[in-house]
Amino acid sequence: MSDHDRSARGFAERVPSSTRRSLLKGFAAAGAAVSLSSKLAWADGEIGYWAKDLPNEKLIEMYSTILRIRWFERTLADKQLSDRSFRNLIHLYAGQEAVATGVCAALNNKGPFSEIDVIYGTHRPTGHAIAKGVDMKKLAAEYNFKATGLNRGYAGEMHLADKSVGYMGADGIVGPSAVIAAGSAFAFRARGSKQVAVAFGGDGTYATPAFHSSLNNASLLKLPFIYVVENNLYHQFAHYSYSCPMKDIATAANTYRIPGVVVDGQDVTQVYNKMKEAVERARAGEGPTLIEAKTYRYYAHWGAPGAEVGKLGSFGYDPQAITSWRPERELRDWLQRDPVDICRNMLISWGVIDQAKANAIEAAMKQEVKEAFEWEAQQPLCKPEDAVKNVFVQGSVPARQFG
Ligand SMILES: Cc1ncc(C[n+]2csc(CCOP(=O)(O)OP(=O)(O)O)c2C)c(N)n1
Repeated sequence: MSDHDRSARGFAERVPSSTRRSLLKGFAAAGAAVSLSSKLAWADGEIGYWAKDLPNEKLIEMYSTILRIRWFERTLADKQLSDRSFRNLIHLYAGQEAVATGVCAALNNKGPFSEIDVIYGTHRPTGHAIAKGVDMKKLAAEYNFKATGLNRGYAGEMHLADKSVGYMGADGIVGPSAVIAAGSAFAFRARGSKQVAVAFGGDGTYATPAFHSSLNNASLLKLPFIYVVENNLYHQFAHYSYSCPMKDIATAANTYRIPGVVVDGQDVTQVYNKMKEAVERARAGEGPTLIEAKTYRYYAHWGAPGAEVGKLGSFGYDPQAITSWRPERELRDWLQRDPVDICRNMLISWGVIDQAKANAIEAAMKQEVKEAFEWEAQQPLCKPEDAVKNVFVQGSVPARQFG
């Protein structure tokens, strides 16, 4: 550990994080003494600040979540390629795991619905759902339209929801869920709760009215709302420069006079740090934040064309299919910055785990995923005649407040 790290860690251990944050803010504003300047740089710089303060168990949980998502999806991809009994359409999230994980790690995910934070997902739901705490067995069963699935087989992939953990749903329509998320934030504000609402959206949502109206209103009303743009460079097969005139989508925050933050979406500690700042701001009544995570999707927009069964790393590289919309070298470049590797290497360098422990965590996560799909395979399919159950209500329905 360097002197710089040692003194920073000592400071971190002696002073509670809330006090530390206001101290640092105060020093920054006052043009603080030179001896503190390295800590100020550290707070905003490349090395994790909030994440570095976390207990080992929490950091290990973050690494485990990234691996859960990776292996759950690896299994989904294999099933889609080779298992005719698996029925679903899939939009794979692989490559982006650190974004959902870092975001959700900074939220309250356990407790009564009136206290937990909520997230609104997208058509690419697996990472968001697992990171928020959705049970993988029920998720696997839902993806295969099983009667015992998360939503009894009604949702499939793009209409998943699990209120018990504050996962308010995937959405097959690009954009509008941000407005619903801002509505949740409005409800939290009206009730005086400390909850926060998060909207996830791809770079494709920049060009939708919902992106702008949710941020505009959240700014005007100082709502506890955080918009996380996962900029994976493409919407379907079009580069985001086709629909956004700015390199950094976060720049849009200037229009709405709120903080706009760009973060390395491949590094879970960076995502966590920025998210933590945004959550504190939202809970303190200071209003919304726009976070843009620069990231990359390994597979094609939909499904796993060109991938090979059982081969991790064959992310659909198929010269015929791929070069028409993204360069092969770009994919290979991003594979060098894989979120699994970055997280593992970071935890090893911080002394949180060693290589043997990393291997053991990976084996445990693969086992969890294996058991989830084994359970799913035993579950009954939902019946066609059930399709209209739980959809219509007979008789009158009393007005009531939800949640
Ligand atoms: C309103 C609407 N328009 C078009 C589509 C078709 N569509 C599905 S996904 C998608 C691209 C979304 O891109 P982005 O938001 O960047 O997310 P990504 O797929 O990259 O995760 C489009 C255009 C849709 N589902 N909804």
